[in-house]
Amino acid sequence: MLHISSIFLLTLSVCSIRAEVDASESYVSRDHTLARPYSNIGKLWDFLGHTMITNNYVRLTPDLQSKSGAIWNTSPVMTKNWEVHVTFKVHGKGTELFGDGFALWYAQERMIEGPVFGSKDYFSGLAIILDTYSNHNGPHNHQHPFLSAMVNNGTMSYDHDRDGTHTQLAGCEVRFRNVNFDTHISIRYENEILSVSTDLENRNEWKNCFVVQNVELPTGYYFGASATTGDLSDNHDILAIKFYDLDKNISAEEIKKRTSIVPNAKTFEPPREHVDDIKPSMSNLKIFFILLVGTLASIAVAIFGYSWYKERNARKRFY
Ligand SMILES: [Ca+2]
Repeated sequence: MLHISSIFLLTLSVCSIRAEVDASESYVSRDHTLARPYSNIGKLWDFLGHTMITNNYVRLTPDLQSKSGAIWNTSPVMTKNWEVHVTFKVHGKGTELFGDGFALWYAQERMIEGPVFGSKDYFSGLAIILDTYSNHNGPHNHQHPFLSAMVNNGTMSYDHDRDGTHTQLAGCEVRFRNVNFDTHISIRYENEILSVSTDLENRNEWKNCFVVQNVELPTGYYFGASATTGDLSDNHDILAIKFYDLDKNISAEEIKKRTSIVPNAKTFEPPREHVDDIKPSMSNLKIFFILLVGTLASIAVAIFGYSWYKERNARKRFY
């Protein structure tokens, strides 16, 4: 009996985890929040590309080839410490092949289309990437979909061919496609610690994906979300974005001073060696012809040798 009650207590305490910040609604900042029926789109949020807005979801891309879309907050984040919860849904007809995924942004520049999941490459800021398609041909360290973080000062390119593994801070495997409940991600940035958690199993509790220390992000950047499809596709839907202001006793002066920080992270994941995919040096057809020529040459040498030997022996008999 004691055992059951302790399990119950444990379950209660675990279940309360995801609601922890939600309980303190006073910390929610309306300026950076997106909620049904999305009446603040056009005021606090802009959209571009193929983004479609309904009363129930913001669809960044439909489940069709070669689409991309984005939404961007119009209000810069003047908060040092924050937590943002994004409710999303990725779904489509594909069972084996689907893509490409979506990205959540805290970036200096907004509303610029580009190759990184529908947004600008060489960005300045933070990208949280939910990559559903494995572009990498060789062996990966992980399965897809994969969630990763990249901090950029505007000088680095996101390498799609390697699924960004050379520039990622950290990452974890995730499964969120084609489920019949809402899926959530939490990005917490507090005291220069970046923590990302997910709730992808309808359990109302956060599961840690990674925690990275010594991440410097400025104030004054913008939140956004973007997605893209190529040969493969999916519906990439954003259902809600909720922003929590975690600042305590931080002066307006400090908030202003932090606008000049250049985004940086002290520790990156040790990059895998950047080698090109190994191309087969010889095609099978080539190998076949070489073997064929070799065999024919050997047969010819054998026939020639045999007839020479026969001829010499024949001559011997005459003399
Ligand atoms: Ca990819």
